[in-house]
Amino acid sequence: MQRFFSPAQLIHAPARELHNGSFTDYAETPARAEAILRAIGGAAEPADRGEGPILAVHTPDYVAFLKDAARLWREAGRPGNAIPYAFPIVGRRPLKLDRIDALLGRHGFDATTPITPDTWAAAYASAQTALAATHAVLDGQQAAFALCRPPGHHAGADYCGGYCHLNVAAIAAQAARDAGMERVAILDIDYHHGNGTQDIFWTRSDVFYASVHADPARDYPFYWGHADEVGEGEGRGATLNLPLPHGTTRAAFRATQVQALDAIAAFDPGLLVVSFGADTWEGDPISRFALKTDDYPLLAADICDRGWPTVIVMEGGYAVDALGANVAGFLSGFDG
Ligand code: Q9C
Ligand code: ZN
Repeated sequence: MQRFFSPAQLIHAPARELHNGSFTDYAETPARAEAILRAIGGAAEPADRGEGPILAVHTPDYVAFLKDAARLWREAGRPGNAIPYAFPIVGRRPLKLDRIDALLGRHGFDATTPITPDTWAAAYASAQTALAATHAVLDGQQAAFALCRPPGHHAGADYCGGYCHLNVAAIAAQAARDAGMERVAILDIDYHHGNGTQDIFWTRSDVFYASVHADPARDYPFYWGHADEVGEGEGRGATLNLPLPHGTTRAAFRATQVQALDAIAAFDPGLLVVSFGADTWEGDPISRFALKTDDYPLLAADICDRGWPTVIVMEGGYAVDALGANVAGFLSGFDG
């Protein structure tokens, strides 16, 4: 399987994140990508397809914010990485404010996603990696892997959060649509619900979004991913949320993924994007499922067996020492 990664993705390295009331080391480290890269034996550099495919998903205001935030933070005399602390709660007016703290709250939904002077360049490279894998599949490969990092599925059209800045799965799906693919499905099997991806395609019937994730009544991102969220308008029925309890092991996860795959089969996509997170692993430091390393090839084979041309984009997974084996194992399920 072709694999893509750009070294520029490594330069985003925030120092600390606000986690359960304390500042802790940032979990979404460059070492994650390095561990995966070692385990899969390297990857090809993506071509540069420019900002067009990013702006097909994200708003110009938001892209400008990602480029400017670290500079504005520094100009305001602030130490460290840019982090929001005040948010325009639902119902507040859409004011055009330019103070950095107002911008951070406007374009971010949590305080766990710091922006550094290198964030834009790394996120841009991560998006190019997703696009390279997408075009490999559009050009005839049965499957391709984008070693994306920073990840993407918590980022919406105009907001960041959950370590995500550009929604790489959405950018991949939209690029496939724009290349003429009529129906594209996204299967999200990261531990966390992909709220950004859901929001981006919420009212659309051409991109089906199915997610298997920790019940948001108990886990981040809390406000999205409940089973009664099914999309709206033309998108009604094109969103499927399958929350699972803490402690979930292979049998329940696999059966739930089959439910998602059956729904995707009814939608009959020409291309599948898999948002793959290895934070479903039993030893993940911030998650509470209990999948084993041996489970990943099996879960991947269930996806592979459906026969859809498939773009796999990397999302979460924070147990760095196990990450390489878990990701390589997942990819091996497509080789069977
Ligand atoms: N106290 C991804 O896996 N932090 N993002 C939760 C819980 C945010 C995870 C803090 C977790 C985001 C791509
Ligand atoms: Zn996750």
